[in-house]
Amino acid sequence: MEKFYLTTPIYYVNDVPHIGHAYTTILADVIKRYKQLRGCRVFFLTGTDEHGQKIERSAAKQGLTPRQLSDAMVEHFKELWKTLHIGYDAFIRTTDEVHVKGVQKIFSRVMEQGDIYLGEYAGHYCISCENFIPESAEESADGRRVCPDCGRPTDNRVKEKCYFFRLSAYGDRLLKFYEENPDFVTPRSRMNEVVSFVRMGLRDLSITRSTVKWGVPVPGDPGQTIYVWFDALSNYVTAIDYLGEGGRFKELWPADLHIMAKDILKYHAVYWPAFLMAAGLSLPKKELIHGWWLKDEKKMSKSSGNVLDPHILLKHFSADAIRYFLMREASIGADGNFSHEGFIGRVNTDLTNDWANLVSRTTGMIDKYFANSFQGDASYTDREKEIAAGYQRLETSVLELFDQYQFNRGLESVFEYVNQLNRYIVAAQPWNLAKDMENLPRLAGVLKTLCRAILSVNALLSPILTETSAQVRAIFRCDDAGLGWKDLPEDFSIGQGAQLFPRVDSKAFFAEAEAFPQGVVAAKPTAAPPAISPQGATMRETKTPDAHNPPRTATVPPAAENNAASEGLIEIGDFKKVQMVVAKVLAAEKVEKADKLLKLQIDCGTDTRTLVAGIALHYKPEDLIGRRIIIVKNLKPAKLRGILSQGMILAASDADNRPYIPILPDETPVGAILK
Ligand code: ME8
Repeated sequence: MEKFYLTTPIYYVNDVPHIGHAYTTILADVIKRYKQLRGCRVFFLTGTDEHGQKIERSAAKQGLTPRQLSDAMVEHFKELWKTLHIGYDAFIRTTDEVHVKGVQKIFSRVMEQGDIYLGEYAGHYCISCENFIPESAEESADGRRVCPDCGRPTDNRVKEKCYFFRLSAYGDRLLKFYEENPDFVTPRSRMNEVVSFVRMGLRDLSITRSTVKWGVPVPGDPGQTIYVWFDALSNYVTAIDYLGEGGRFKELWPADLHIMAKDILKYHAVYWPAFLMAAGLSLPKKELIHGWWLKDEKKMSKSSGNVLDPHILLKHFSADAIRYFLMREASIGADGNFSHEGFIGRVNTDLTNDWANLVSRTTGMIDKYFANSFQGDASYTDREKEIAAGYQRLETSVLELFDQYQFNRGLESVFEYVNQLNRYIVAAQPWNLAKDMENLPRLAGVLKTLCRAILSVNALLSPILTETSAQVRAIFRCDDAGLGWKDLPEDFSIGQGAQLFPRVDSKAFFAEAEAFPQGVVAAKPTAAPPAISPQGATMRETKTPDAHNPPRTATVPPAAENNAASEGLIEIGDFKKVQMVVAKVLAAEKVEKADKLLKLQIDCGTDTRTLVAGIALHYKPEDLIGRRIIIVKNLKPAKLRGILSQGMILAASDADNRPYIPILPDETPVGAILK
């Protein structure tokens, strides 16, 4: 059995994952399942990139240690991957000991080999990209250096002693490698970019930092930490036991496919091969570079604050619907613009109208006319032969497209065939055939052909529609998940049909999407942070967050009055304005010189933030750490004792204003919305 080792980038933990991360990871998972369908033994690696200045700063801003931030974010990544049915085989964290030691081993090898030397770096540094910017880089209008990767100007001038990697010595070897392996980077346009970049000449690369503490210490010089990209790229080998150079490493390396977006091409197609050459390791076989998901024509990114939270989609749609949309709409080379209208349109048309409807019409008729069981004769015409032959042609062309990772084009063809099947039903008019007993064999021929065709198409869709394809197999009682025309025997029975992709109410979906502006979720705590208030209090909104004057209660009148008059009643839309979510307390401490106040560091699903609550007289910090609480997420931020509080904890309160914080089950997902 051929092995296939594939990887995603390891994602930064400065924030929660968004649709862009979900896309790359779903693409990898679809490739894994597709390769398995073709008979490969697949190993799929993903993980998180936790070191460096970006994470250090992000954690400090939120009052957390980098470790605390990483631990919280890793949970979000793993939870999302589980929900989206991502079947990774290993999850590497750059803080894992096996990784840290593995990175040190590679570093020492390259050093022994003579390609690392001590020097001094003077220039600029883009923290967002963790990228060194040479003095020769472009200047912005105000005279600052512009990061060639993200285009942002930087103020961050660096002058420090550090170790350099002799990248300049690798230009010719890299060019020779690209020439011998012209498909190393796909699509070809990206390969051309890499070749031009290297042809322009390579400078030696600073690969350690003396001013960054949160990183892997340089062996023998612990005052220096290893540059975060040298550290991160090494994950592809450390995760498979490069340290022990054991069986798994020997079996899996080199990787068959690294997947990523174009933003990190240079690191993977230039630096990584050079590091590997220097360490005496073989090079990955292929790198697949996809475009960006845009929102409002701008790259969706945490720093732009225009990211889409997959959880909002997941509230209304199944994981399969999201997987399908992303694979159907994105073509590998191009950027894709995400719109809710486009999403709901594609899902309702292809999955609900065309696919689910085909299955439910077919099963409905088998139930109605044959009580779910075929026995006896069936008669076939050339039309049925053509349906089978058409499938064979479809499979050949779809496999060719999937082999080139052109899932959008493959799916387009699959759905053309699905529509042919829907037209076949209309042309065959089974409801008219059923009127005459003499036509029963013909009716059976049509419906059995539909069963065979549906099951055959279902296998082609199975890498994408993981859950639904299993459901379809269960409905038709078919154990065969493999490819090929499903030549079911003449006598067979089927189980109960199910509604595969129920139509989603677009009004409810859009209402929710709009209730979470900022592109559904603003993942950056700095991006217009939702508001705050202290308190130990009633389930209410408070206007003036003042710990010493606990807020007045109840904007909602008692139930009896409520019934009597419409005054005080609110519309559902009013209620929806209040964003209440489940958060987890990461850290808690008393606020100095304020007996009643606790400062909480919380994870609310989309970000971590600080919240000040007037509950210190009744709750100890240690009682709250790790607990799930309910917060109002979109109150205006307010300063309390100099601390910016970004949200309000909800609690019931008695006549003496004693707070009672509701207890939620531990398994309640962080970020879950109360509605
Ligand atoms: O770069 N559209 O991590 P990262 C499509 N830690 N894909 C997107 C995207 C978008 N708008 N935004 C992000 C890092 N991605 C490093 C990687 S690997 C050794 C170290 C996806 O969290 C895409 O795969 O910034 C992109 O390359 C990756 O997330 C960047 O993730």
